Amino acid sequence: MSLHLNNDNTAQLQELYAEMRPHSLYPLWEVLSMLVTPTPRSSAKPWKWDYDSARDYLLRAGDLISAEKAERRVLILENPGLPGSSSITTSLYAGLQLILPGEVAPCHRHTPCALRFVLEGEGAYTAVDGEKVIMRPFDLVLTPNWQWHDHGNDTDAPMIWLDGLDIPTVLHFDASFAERLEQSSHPETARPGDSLNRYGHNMRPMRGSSADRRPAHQPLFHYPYKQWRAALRELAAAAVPDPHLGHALEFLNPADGGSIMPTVTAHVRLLPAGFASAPRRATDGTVFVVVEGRARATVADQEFELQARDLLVVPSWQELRLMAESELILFGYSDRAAQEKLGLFREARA
Ligand code: 1HN
Repeated sequence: MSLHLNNDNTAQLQELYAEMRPHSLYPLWEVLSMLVTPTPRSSAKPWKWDYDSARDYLLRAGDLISAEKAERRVLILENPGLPGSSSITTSLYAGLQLILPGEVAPCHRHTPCALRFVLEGEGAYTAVDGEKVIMRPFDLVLTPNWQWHDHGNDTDAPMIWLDGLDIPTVLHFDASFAERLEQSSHPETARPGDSLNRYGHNMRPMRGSSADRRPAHQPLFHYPYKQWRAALRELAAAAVPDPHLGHALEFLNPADGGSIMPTVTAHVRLLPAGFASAPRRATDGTVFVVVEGRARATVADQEFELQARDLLVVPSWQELRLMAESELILFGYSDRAAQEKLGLFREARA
């Protein structure tokens, strides 16, 4: 056998592959360098969605299909490098959801977890396990894994928000379950704002009292703009910005001090006017929303002009530089929480 090793046996190898194929056997040596790359090589591309044009398409969809009929009236932000995947990064989903005055998006639950980041409108609600959150621009609202949720708009203006879910991750593990509640709205289980009162002020119900929300490991699901914006403002007034991130604060789960949900990390940052961030790359492909300000983002060798409500995706290991033309406020979410649990997260700061 070894006699043949150094000969040109390409034809014999091809014959071997052809014979093995029906038995579902393949040679590793033909694919090894693609399987185990020295650094991440995402198929995802950096991309920007201009809010105003996405909004126009979403409103046109609003004329043609109801939230009830669609179940969720959402335009998927699909990464152009991942066609047909309904994914914005290899592990995350993003979409823009519209709910018109008087509409209800019916109650359901599923194993993918979701965040909402409000972009437009004020006063519509998401109910999580029957507790309503009244949503305002740039509020962060969570619907953790397997919690019932429905949305409704009792105001007289359209509401639009960004949905961020870990759907590709859940599909990767073949662990997707979902069900509909018979009623379109969950019966009310608590007064609006109840969980925020109990868990959203660096406090919690006294142990052993009857006031704990269930599930205990995921008690808070509303992070109001008013709170996080004030925190960033105070921080920026007093501290020196991190050269790579600017002033950056991560949202926490008060139950354990960890990420907001098991797979997803979310943060906000403030870059002072004129601030240029030093180049940084990280393994967590990240979805950004511009909350305020104007900036130029350079992702690897591509440049993007950003203004309020625009959305930008930065894939894994692509270098990001931000140049704030005016004071810039960003929201971002990624799969960093999942990667840290798996021992995979890395970053490189130039
Ligand atoms: C979902 O449940 C919502 O509850 C939005 O608003 C988008 C995309 C895929 C699967 C479930 C929602 C979704 C979703």
